[in-house]
Amino acid sequence: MAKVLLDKSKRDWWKSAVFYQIYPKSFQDTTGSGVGDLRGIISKLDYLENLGIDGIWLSPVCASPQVDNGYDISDYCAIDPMFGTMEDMEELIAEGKKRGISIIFDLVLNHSSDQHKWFKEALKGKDNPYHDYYIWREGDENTPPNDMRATFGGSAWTYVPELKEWYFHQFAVEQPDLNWENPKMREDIYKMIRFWVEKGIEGFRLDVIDQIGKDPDLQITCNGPKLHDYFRELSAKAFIEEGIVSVGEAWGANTERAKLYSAPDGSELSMVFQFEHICLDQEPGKDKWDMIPLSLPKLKDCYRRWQQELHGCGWNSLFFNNHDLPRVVSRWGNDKEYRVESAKMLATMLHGMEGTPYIYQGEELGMTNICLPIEKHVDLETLNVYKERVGLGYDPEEVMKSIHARSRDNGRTPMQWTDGLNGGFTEGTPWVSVNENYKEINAEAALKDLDSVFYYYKKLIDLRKTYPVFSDGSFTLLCPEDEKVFAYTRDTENAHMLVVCNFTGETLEFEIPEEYHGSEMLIGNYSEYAPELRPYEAVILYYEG
Ligand code: TEU
Repeated sequence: MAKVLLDKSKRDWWKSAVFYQIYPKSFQDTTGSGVGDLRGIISKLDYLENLGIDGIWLSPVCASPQVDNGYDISDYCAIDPMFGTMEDMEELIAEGKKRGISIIFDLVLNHSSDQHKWFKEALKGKDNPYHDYYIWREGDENTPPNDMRATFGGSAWTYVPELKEWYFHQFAVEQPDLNWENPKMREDIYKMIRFWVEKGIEGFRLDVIDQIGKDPDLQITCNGPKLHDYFRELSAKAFIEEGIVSVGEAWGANTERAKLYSAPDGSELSMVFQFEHICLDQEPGKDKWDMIPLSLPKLKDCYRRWQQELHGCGWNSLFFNNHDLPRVVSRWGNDKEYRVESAKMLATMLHGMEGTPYIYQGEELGMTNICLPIEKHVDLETLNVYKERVGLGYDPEEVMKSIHARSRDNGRTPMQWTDGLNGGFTEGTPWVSVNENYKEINAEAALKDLDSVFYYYKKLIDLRKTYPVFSDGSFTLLCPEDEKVFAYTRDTENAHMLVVCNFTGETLEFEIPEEYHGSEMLIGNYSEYAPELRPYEAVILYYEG
């Protein structure tokens, strides 16, 4: 099956595209450093072309002290030597283009590293022109301007005694927030983006972009009053070419806001990553470490809302996984007895919908979560929550349970390429533990097995590019109250598709609607037809007329 190439001169080419996220540190090491690099990615472009993807969302590779694995940038226009050189980046862009693979750059615009020259200048004094690139409040050493908390723990304010001022940071102390109120700062950001467009970058993922319009005095982080103005300016001044794809990470998005962000006139962004579905199995109002079981009817209703409300007036992005999230097969599937079946089932459910799917590295192999003792964890958020909760008197065993289920390290273990040393990821000492199941779960084995999760994803990608109903069809949810089956239809005037997914390890009755009797099966995770739904079975039926 040869890859279907999209016509990227079309403005909305990304509507039938499938993207693939690479977390470079954990993808492929070519130097023995234990950390993945750009040459490692270049060496796997054929693998990605074979999978059929149209673009790579590349997590940050810019110069960074790596306090938050590259989401703390000290120079937006330089490649971190750990990953390689600018020439490697140029080669990656060029080699990607040859294979119809665009590079989507990760832009961290809410904050920089405290090692960025702007921040170093800002520290020199209140009169320094860069001082106002960040957010400062005067005050005495013992009284922060307010009680806002940082995502990674502690106060969102850090005091600088030399200046007698506090600076604002929504994440780590080493990640000072940029001041979007400052037009000069914004112009510098646009200049930097143009630098990358001129290098051949074809799209951008915008880190926590709905937090740039913050107002710390009013304790507003997401969805500040000027947010849409900033998006429109960013789009008009930096994303000038029509085909540039932009996807904003927006934890605070609801469907109403997402319709504005992804308005079809292209005045803001192409689409956003929203997280409503991701937050359903946590206690409302609490954080992700406070887990509750997933309610399938709630999940279905959430997808129904997003599918129906954005249809024709906005655009969804479709994802389960990224470098901040646990592996979906461990979260909502069954990563033991039915690992392969449930990985394929979940993929069917997601890829059958309207929107642009994003596959996170290793998802196409059905990679799973990892169970590590706390000493082997490396993620700062995980280490902080352990310290914080144990300090507050939580039972350490309970804390570890939620860490095993939710830690960001789950998604960051190295790609499993082979059954050899370190899963073929590195010949050195990997920066983070390799999941021991690499002996069974690895790309080499998947490529030899026509029934593998890999070939299933490949087929789903191919279907999206072959049948317009995948990108255009309207969405109808079937059996909304059913706690075990997720079923929906997609319809255009002359094409109809039914997606049925069994979310359990049980065999279930399911009545196929009459109009689908005798229709074509586009894909399914069991080889032969059966009248009932087998454990984690998924199927897509299709007819025209
Ligand atoms: O993440 C935003 C964010 O708030 C969460 O994903 C956070 O990392 C955490 O998992 C919430 O529990 C983005 C990046 O994707 C993440 O890797 C960065 O650490 C963060 O921004 C700061 O740049």
